Parts: sequence; C-alpha cells; structure tokens
Amino acid sequence: MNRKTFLKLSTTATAGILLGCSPKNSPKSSSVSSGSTHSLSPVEFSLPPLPYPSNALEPFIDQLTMEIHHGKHHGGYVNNLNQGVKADEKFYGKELEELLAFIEPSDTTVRNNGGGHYNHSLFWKLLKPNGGDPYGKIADALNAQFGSYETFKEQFDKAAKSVFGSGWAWLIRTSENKLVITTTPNQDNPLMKKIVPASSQGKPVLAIDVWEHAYYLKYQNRRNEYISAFFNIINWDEVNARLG
Ligand code: MN3
Repeated sequence: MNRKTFLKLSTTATAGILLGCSPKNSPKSSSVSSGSTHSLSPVEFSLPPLPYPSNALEPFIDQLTMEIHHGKHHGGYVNNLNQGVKADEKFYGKELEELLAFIEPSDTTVRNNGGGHYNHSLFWKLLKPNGGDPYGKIADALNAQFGSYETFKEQFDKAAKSVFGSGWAWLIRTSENKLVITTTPNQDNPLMKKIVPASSQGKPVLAIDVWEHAYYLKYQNRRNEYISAFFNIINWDEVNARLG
C-alpha cells in the first residue's frame, strides 16, 4: 500500500468510526461538546490596588518608582494578558495559576503578561514598611534549611545579583517541602510547569523583581543596593501565610 492509499483508507476508517458512533451517542456528545465550547468565556483579570500608599516603602523604594511600576508596568501586563486570553479559546475559563501551569513556551503573550500579572500581584503583597527580621514559621524554616537567616540572605542576595538582564529571584517551597532559592528570566515563574526547569518549580514564598524598572530611578545601575534595601521591607506575615 502506498502512502496516499493508506492516508485515504485511514481517513475513511476514522470517518466511519465517527459516523458509526454518531446515531447512538449524538445527543449526549453534542451537548457535552457544545457545553465545553460555549459555557467558557475569557477570565477578565484586573489590576489589584497596592496594599499600602505608594510612598509607604520610602526610602527603600521611592514613590515615583512604585507609581510607575504598579500603574504602568503591572497595569500594562494586565491589559495585555486580557487581550492574549481573549485571542484564543484554549485559555478560556482558566484562573491565573491554572493558566500558568497550562501554557507552553510558545504562548508568548500569556507567558509574559500572565507571568507579569502573577509576579507583581505577589510582589506588592510581599513588601511592607518596617519589615524587620523574619519570625515564626519562616524563621524556623530558614534556620533549618540554610543554617541562619544571615546565610539565607547572602544566598538570596547572590542569586538576585546573578540574574542577567531582567528577571526574578525566588524562594520556593518544592513538592518535597524543601525551601529552595532559584531565579527565572523575564516574567517566567515557578508555577510555569511546562516552561521552567523542574529545579525552579514550586510554590513561591518570597520573590524580588530585579528588572531595571523596579529600581532604576533611585538606584540607577546599582542593583546591589536595591537588593540590600529589599531586606528591610519584607512582609514576613505574608511569607508565613504562604508557607502554609
Ligand atoms: Mn516589575
């Protein structure tokens, strides 16, 4: 049998099977299929307000940076995400975390902007004025995993400095319940199971945005000073809540 005949036969066979099923299953399968196509609509994402005034993190992060970062950058990710989701039915009905686990590397718009929306929504909550040193569950966990808070700080600081160009440094809780420091490029994050390596996958517990837009107005090229400042404004209540 040549290739053309084979293709023709297999097409006919498939069509025959489908047709053969159709009289018996038609009402049920057609209602299931129309249900899954038409009952889902694109989820509309929105920009969450900052959980504190835009000048609350001064002098570590300045007011203008917060306003542009939140209103323009994060706002832009939300708008572009909504456009990207509307453009393809495969994204319909999916909440944000589900969407991040679902996307493939080639889903560029949803990857960049869905990541941008998730990462920034989390980042605002992870910050607060006068954060101080860790306490409670996270203090114990950091001591157990890294030896001391100081050692954790050194390693997290080093990871954040090591990101080349734009990206994020993370503390994640892995499926084996370990705390691990990792980094991702651009707006990728540890929930993107089909995109980031297994070693970067887990539940985000702490994160720092090291894109230049997060610090350039105040710190210019001095990323290391911005990273040092970050440790003064960590919301350990939120970190403890995320440890679960
Ligand atoms: Mn940012």
